[in-house]
Amino acid sequence: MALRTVLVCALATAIAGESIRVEYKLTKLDNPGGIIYNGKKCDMTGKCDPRLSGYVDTEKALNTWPGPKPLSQFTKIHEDDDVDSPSIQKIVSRDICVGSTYTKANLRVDAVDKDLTGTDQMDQFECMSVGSFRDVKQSEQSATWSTERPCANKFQPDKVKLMYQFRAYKIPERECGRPVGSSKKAGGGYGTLA
Ligand SMILES: [Ca+2]
Ligand SMILES: [Ca+2]
Repeated sequence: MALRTVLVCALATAIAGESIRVEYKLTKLDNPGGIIYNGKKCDMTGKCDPRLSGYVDTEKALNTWPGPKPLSQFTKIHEDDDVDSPSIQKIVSRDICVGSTYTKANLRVDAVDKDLTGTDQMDQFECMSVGSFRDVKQSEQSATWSTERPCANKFQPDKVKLMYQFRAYKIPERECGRPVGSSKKAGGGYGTLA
């Protein structure tokens, strides 16, 4: 028991001295029924108009929705018109710089259907980091993506799914500090979408 405690402390210290990047690749929103939070159709005619916004929470990852940021500070991630199940293929990342501690991450995503006449809640997603802080890879080159899996969601977990992959790796300290919530097209250059 004592040895285990010492070991965990040593590992946590090692991680605290590194800069780490966590990345989520959002692959697709799967909503074949074209529904909002209460099971009703997004629209009477046509398909959903999904709008996704969110942020990667590494401070209070296990806290209840929406975590430490209010909804008004969520960053735009994806917008689509007249499509129930859009392909997303975007990476949302966050850097944890030297001095901050990384244990878990939670990409929190708010999804709505947006119309001229108003906005309907679609669902609220929480996408947890995969593996523990011990699984942080040495570099981007050695950081393979996790298998694809669904985020947890509040309203329609059986009918609406947001799919993602995750990875975490060490970065040089000088590269740390990319804006929180910055995202990019998978395979493309970084840029803040908001
Ligand atoms: Ca609607
Ligand atoms: Ca709509």
